[in-house]
Amino acid sequence: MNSRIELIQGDITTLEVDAIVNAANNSLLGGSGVDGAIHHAAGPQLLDACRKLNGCPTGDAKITPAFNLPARFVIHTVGPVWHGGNHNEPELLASCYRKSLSIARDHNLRTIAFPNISTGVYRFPKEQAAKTAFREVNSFLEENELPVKVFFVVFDTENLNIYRNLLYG
Ligand code: AR6
Repeated sequence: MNSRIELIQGDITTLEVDAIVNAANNSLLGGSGVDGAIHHAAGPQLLDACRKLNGCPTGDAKITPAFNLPARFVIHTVGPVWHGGNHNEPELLASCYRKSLSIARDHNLRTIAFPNISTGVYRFPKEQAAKTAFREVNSFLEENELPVKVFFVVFDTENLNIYRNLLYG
């Protein structure tokens, strides 16, 4: 197992890391799930900052300060909605991880925490999403010194078991 990868179960909004990643939508103006939790915990300044970004294409990512969160930054990425798998969903999800990590590196960030992008409201199959996340994070870490540490934050038990198997299984 890569010692720069760690698994955490819980609420991503509580983490004191350099950046947490938000599973947002194209508007970047908030929503339910982890997006709602992040906006709630960060406070209304986050929405003001997001308004200035003019949205975000699927598979891309943008950064803001984290305001009232214990993290320093929020990297907002937009995962694909699952439409059966033949609409470029796997590549778009991979791109979310790569773009988020590139932004973290370019801001000299040492620690970053990812939720399980697209596996909630957007219905991406969890096992496949986890394998994609792993592959992309591993290959990015091989080629880059920053970020030093990547946390996968699982919220539901199904994802916990999937990630446990991939990491330690
Ligand atoms: N901390 C960590 N993970 C969480 C948290 C939390 N506080 N809350 C939920 N999760 P979802 P998506 C997990 O639906 O599928 C929003 O409305 C959750 O268990 O938040 O990418 C956006 O605005 C799941 O594993 O994001 C978009 O419209 C994972 O986060 C849309 O949902 C992602 O679930 C994005 O859908």
